[in-house]
Amino acid sequence: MKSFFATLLCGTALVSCAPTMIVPPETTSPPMAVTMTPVHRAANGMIVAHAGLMGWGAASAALPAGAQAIILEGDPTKAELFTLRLKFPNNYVLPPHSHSAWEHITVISGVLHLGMGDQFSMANATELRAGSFAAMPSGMRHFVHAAGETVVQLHGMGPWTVTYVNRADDPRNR
Ligand SMILES: [Cu+2]
Repeated sequence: MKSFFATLLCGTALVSCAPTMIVPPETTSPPMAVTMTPVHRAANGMIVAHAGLMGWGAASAALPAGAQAIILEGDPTKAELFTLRLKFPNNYVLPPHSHSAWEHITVISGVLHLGMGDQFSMANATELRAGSFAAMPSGMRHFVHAAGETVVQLHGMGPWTVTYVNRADDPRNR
């Protein structure tokens, strides 16, 4: 006769319950396919993007030349949630600017210097290493500098625009 405790523990890793164990039938279905596309969007809306397989493209014309981008989710120009990544080359500078909506920035790799205000100044910038995060309200003026190739992830609610403090800094005006 089973003891009270053996009955309680039956089915846990602590007690073997061989007579009642359910052995799953051998599966004949193939293993789950690995998605090899850069960003896979399923019909039900699910998105899967594998690190190392994302295809980089040219960043928005609103950013100084040299940045690359990939949009993971949504459309930043529309009123919807978006997630994108930007890759900056070493010493890339994004002059003082602000956005039309909150900016949420996560550093994926590299080092990003982020400063607040109308004037670019490394002395007034904080160093954000991989894994760091910052968020800034719409209209807040800020600037960034990349030390080494740096990848950041931005997410937020669109429509999302960039407005430079100095018009001359806007590559769209050139
Ligand atoms: Cu910004």
